[in-house]
Amino acid sequence: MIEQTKFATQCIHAGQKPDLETGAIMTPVYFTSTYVQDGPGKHKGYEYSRTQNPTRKALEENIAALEGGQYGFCFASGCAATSAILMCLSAGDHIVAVDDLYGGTYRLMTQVFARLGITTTFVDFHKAEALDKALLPNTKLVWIETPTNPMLKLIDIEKVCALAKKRNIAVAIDNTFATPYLQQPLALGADLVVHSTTKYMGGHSDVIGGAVVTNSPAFAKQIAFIQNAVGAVPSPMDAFLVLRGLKTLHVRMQRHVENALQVADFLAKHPAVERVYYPGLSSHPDYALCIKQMRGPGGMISFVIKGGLEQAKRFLCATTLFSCAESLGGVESLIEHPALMTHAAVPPEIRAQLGIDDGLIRLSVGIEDVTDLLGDLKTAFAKSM
Ligand code: P1T
Repeated sequence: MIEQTKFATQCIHAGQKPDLETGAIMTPVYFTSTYVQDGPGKHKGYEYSRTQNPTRKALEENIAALEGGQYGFCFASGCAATSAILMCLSAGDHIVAVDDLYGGTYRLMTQVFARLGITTTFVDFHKAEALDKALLPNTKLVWIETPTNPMLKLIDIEKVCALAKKRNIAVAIDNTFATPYLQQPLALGADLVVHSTTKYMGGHSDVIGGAVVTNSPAFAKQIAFIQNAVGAVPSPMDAFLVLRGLKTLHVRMQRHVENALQVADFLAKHPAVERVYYPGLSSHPDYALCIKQMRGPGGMISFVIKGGLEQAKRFLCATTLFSCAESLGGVESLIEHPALMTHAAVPPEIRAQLGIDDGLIRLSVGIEDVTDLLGDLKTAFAKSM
């Protein structure tokens, strides 16, 4: 884990230098599709903006530094970043993925890459023997989200990486929920880290983006090739917005955690709540792993409200500060219903197996005043019962 002060300094400075010509302290937004060359093939490192762009480069260097990686690549969305990793595979290859993961990632694996001959087995990583059994001779990639979306289970990154390494299988971690402030998978043995920068990295719900970071020169070469060949790159403005968001990542994450701890505690004691899923509660089955692996439990909480679907719907309409919307990780608090919204792409029988039941509600706890957030939830319980 990088020292806290070092991380904070990197958030603000990594990959960014004052503009050579003007001294502008902020990285300019290079709105340009192409770059004038001194003669054919005589360029300054930039030829065409699908391939390289200085604003994107500053962002890529910043995110790589925060993850403790050598190589960073940015994409037009988290799904595009996920796809870039999956495109490193070939027909006949096999993936073992955590069973509880973002619905869009599940959709990519089961409805896009499966069609191209890349199959995925979804496994509960808490069952060691199930994981061992799922690894096949053609398994090329292990895909993990931790904390998982939406059930907030944790997976022991170090343990899984050690197991995969023995069999020469690469491990990719979706670090969107944790961010590098709370967890650094490369240091724990992961080969690839993926982000939806739309979330905590951007932090202000004003941009869609994604990133991949690695220390492997071989993966870096493949991802760079795919980034350029496929072209799912962020615009310079999008790169700038994420870069600006990252300057306060460490401060925002501290407040997200502080607020979420109080909200989780409040929910755990509320009589209208059946169960709370938050790795920062000592009752959470992965609490010890949270202490070992993460600097803090993050800002995401899921809980089951008593009364099923109808009560859940009423509650989602009763909050005012918590806005009913997909996504997460912005400064403002959001509330959503995974079965009807973010995880509608996961078949109902699989949702039932995972515990994504009709009463499950997910909160992205923002950085507003926590007494206002608790007040909003209290009022919503009273109004919706
Ligand atoms: O939306 P996009 O930037 O393409 O990111 C996809 C993605 C990848 N990984 C994780 C863990 C995610 O949560 C997401 C997007 N998730 C939501 C929109 C959501 O509300 O859960």
